[in-house]
Amino acid sequence: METLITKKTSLLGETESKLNKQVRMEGLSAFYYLSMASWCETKGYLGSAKFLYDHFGEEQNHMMKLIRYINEAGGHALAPEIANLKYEYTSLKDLFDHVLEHEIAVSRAINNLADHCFSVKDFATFTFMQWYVTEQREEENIARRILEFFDIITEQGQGTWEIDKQIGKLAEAIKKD
Ligand code: OFO
Repeated sequence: METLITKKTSLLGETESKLNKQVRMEGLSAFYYLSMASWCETKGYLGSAKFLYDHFGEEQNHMMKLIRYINEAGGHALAPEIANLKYEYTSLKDLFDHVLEHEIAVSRAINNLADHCFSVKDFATFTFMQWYVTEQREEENIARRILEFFDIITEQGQGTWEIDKQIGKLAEAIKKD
Protein backbone atom coordinates (compact mmCIF):
# COMPACT_ATOMS: atom_id res chain seq x y z
CA MET A 1 0.00 0.00 0.00
CA GLU A 2 1.27 3.50 -0.89
CA THR A 3 2.03 5.73 2.05
CA LEU A 4 1.39 9.46 2.20
CA ILE A 5 5.08 10.29 2.29
CA THR A 6 7.41 9.44 -0.51
CA LYS A 7 9.68 6.43 -0.08
CA LYS A 8 12.62 8.28 -1.59
CA THR A 9 14.97 9.71 0.99
CA SER A 10 18.63 10.62 1.27
CA LEU A 11 18.76 8.75 4.60
CA LEU A 12 20.84 5.63 4.03
CA GLY A 13 19.52 2.31 5.38
CA GLU A 14 22.73 1.90 7.38
CA THR A 15 22.30 5.32 8.99
CA GLU A 16 18.64 4.62 9.74
CA SER A 17 19.58 1.41 11.48
CA LYS A 18 22.31 3.13 13.52
CA LEU A 19 19.84 5.86 14.50
CA ASN A 20 17.38 3.17 15.59
CA LYS A 21 20.13 1.58 17.66
CA GLN A 22 20.52 4.94 19.38
CA VAL A 23 16.74 5.09 19.93
CA ARG A 24 17.10 1.80 21.83
CA MET A 25 19.99 3.16 23.85
CA GLU A 26 18.06 6.31 24.85
CA GLY A 27 15.04 4.14 25.77
CA LEU A 28 17.30 1.90 27.82
CA SER A 29 18.79 4.98 29.52
CA ALA A 30 15.31 6.20 30.43
CA PHE A 31 14.25 2.93 32.07
CA TYR A 32 17.67 2.41 33.58
CA TYR A 33 17.21 5.74 35.42
CA LEU A 34 13.62 4.93 36.31
CA SER A 35 14.78 1.71 37.93
CA MET A 36 17.50 3.58 39.82
CA ALA A 37 15.06 6.29 40.93
CA SER A 38 12.72 3.67 42.34
CA TRP A 39 15.59 1.95 44.19
CA CYS A 40 16.59 5.32 45.72
CA GLU A 41 13.03 6.10 46.76
CA THR A 42 12.63 2.77 48.52
CA LYS A 43 15.87 3.42 50.43
CA GLY A 44 14.80 6.94 51.45
CA TYR A 45 17.28 8.75 49.17
CA LEU A 46 14.69 11.25 48.04
CA GLY A 47 17.07 13.85 46.56
CA SER A 48 18.64 11.21 44.33
CA ALA A 49 15.22 9.79 43.45
CA LYS A 50 14.15 13.25 42.29
CA PHE A 51 17.31 13.67 40.21
CA LEU A 52 16.80 10.26 38.58
CA TYR A 53 13.05 10.61 37.98
CA ASP A 54 13.79 13.91 36.22
CA HIS A 55 16.47 12.15 34.23
CA PHE A 56 13.99 9.46 33.23
CA GLY A 57 11.92 12.23 31.61
CA GLU A 58 14.96 13.75 29.89
CA GLU A 59 16.03 10.45 28.37
CA GLN A 60 12.53 9.88 27.03
CA ASN A 61 12.77 13.28 25.34
CA HIS A 62 16.12 12.29 23.81
CA MET A 63 14.53 9.11 22.46
CA MET A 64 11.51 11.00 21.10
CA LYS A 65 13.70 13.59 19.39
CA LEU A 66 15.45 10.76 17.51
CA ILE A 67 12.19 9.02 16.65
CA ARG A 68 10.75 12.19 15.13
CA TYR A 69 13.96 12.86 13.22
CA ILE A 70 14.13 9.37 11.68
CA ASN A 71 10.52 9.53 10.53
CA GLU A 72 10.80 13.08 9.23
CA ALA A 73 13.90 12.05 7.28
CA GLY A 74 11.86 9.35 5.54
CA GLY A 75 12.93 6.37 7.65
CA HIS A 76 10.98 4.24 10.11
CA ALA A 77 11.74 4.72 13.80
CA LEU A 78 11.30 1.54 15.83
CA ALA A 79 10.01 1.64 19.40
CA PRO A 80 12.59 -0.14 21.54
CA GLU A 81 12.24 -3.27 23.61
CA ILE A 82 13.68 -2.81 27.08
CA ALA A 83 15.15 -5.90 28.71
CA ASN A 84 17.68 -6.87 31.37
CA LEU A 85 17.27 -3.87 33.64
CA LYS A 86 19.29 -3.74 36.83
CA TYR A 87 17.20 -3.42 39.99
CA GLU A 88 19.65 -3.65 42.87
CA TYR A 89 22.66 -1.60 43.96
CA THR A 90 24.99 -2.17 46.87
CA SER A 91 25.03 1.54 47.84
CA LEU A 92 24.19 5.03 46.61
CA LYS A 93 27.80 5.40 45.46
CA ASP A 94 27.59 2.11 43.54
CA LEU A 95 24.48 3.43 41.79
CA PHE A 96 26.13 6.71 40.73
CA ASP A 97 29.25 4.84 39.58
CA HIS A 98 26.90 3.02 37.20
CA VAL A 99 25.40 6.36 36.08
CA LEU A 100 28.83 7.71 35.05
CA GLU A 101 29.80 4.44 33.38
CA HIS A 102 26.53 4.44 31.45
CA GLU A 103 26.86 8.08 30.35
CA ILE A 104 30.39 7.42 29.08
CA ALA A 105 29.07 4.46 27.05
CA VAL A 106 26.31 6.68 25.61
CA SER A 107 28.84 9.41 24.71
CA ARG A 108 30.93 6.84 22.82
CA ALA A 109 27.86 5.60 20.94
CA ILE A 110 26.89 9.18 20.02
CA ASN A 111 30.42 9.97 18.84
CA ASN A 112 30.49 6.82 16.69
CA LEU A 113 27.15 7.75 15.19
CA ALA A 114 28.29 11.31 14.43
CA ASP A 115 31.49 9.90 12.93
CA HIS A 116 29.48 7.57 10.70
CA CYS A 117 27.23 10.43 9.51
CA PHE A 118 30.27 12.52 8.62
CA SER A 119 31.97 9.68 6.77
CA VAL A 120 28.90 9.00 4.57
CA LYS A 121 28.46 12.78 4.02
CA ASP A 122 25.04 12.85 5.68
CA PHE A 123 25.60 16.37 6.97
CA ALA A 124 21.97 16.91 7.95
CA THR A 125 22.08 13.98 10.39
CA PHE A 126 25.60 14.94 11.45
CA THR A 127 24.30 18.42 12.35
CA PHE A 128 21.29 16.92 14.13
CA MET A 129 23.66 14.75 16.20
CA GLN A 130 25.60 17.79 17.46
CA TRP A 131 22.86 18.46 20.00
CA TYR A 132 23.47 14.99 21.47
CA VAL A 133 27.25 15.50 21.51
CA THR A 134 26.82 18.65 23.63
CA GLU A 135 24.17 17.06 25.84
CA GLN A 136 26.42 14.09 26.59
CA ARG A 137 29.27 16.35 27.60
CA GLU A 138 26.93 18.04 30.12
CA GLU A 139 25.55 14.75 31.42
CA GLU A 140 28.98 13.24 31.95
CA ASN A 141 30.00 16.40 33.84
CA ILE A 142 26.96 16.19 36.10
CA ALA A 143 27.64 12.51 36.85
CA ARG A 144 31.24 13.36 37.74
CA ARG A 145 30.12 16.25 39.98
CA ILE A 146 27.84 13.89 41.86
CA LEU A 147 30.70 11.43 42.42
CA GLU A 148 32.76 14.34 43.77
CA PHE A 149 30.17 14.74 46.55
CA PHE A 150 31.12 11.24 47.71
CA ASP A 151 34.81 12.18 47.76
CA ILE A 152 34.33 15.53 49.48
CA ILE A 153 31.53 14.80 51.96
CA THR A 154 32.31 11.06 52.34
CA GLU A 155 29.78 8.46 53.48
CA GLN A 156 30.83 8.54 57.14
CA GLY A 157 28.10 9.18 59.73
CA GLN A 158 25.37 11.39 58.24
CA GLY A 159 27.45 11.74 55.05
CA THR A 160 25.22 9.75 52.71
CA TRP A 161 22.18 11.72 53.90
CA GLU A 162 24.03 14.99 53.18
CA ILE A 163 25.19 13.74 49.76
CA ASP A 164 21.61 12.81 48.89
CA LYS A 165 20.48 16.31 49.95
CA GLN A 166 23.12 17.89 47.66
CA ILE A 167 22.01 15.69 44.75
CA GLY A 168 18.43 16.90 45.32
CA LYS A 169 19.64 20.52 45.22
CA LEU A 170 21.55 19.82 42.03
CA ALA A 171 18.35 18.38 40.50
CA GLU A 172 16.54 21.64 41.37
CA ALA A 173 19.35 23.77 39.90
CA ILE A 174 19.37 21.75 36.64
CA LYS A 175 15.60 22.27 36.33
CA LYS A 176 15.95 26.06 36.66
CA ASP A 177 18.69 26.21 33.97
FE1 OFO B 1 20.40 10.64 26.48
O1 OFO B 1 21.46 11.66 27.51
FE2 OFO B 1 22.71 10.77 28.55
O2 OFO B 1 22.34 9.08 28.35
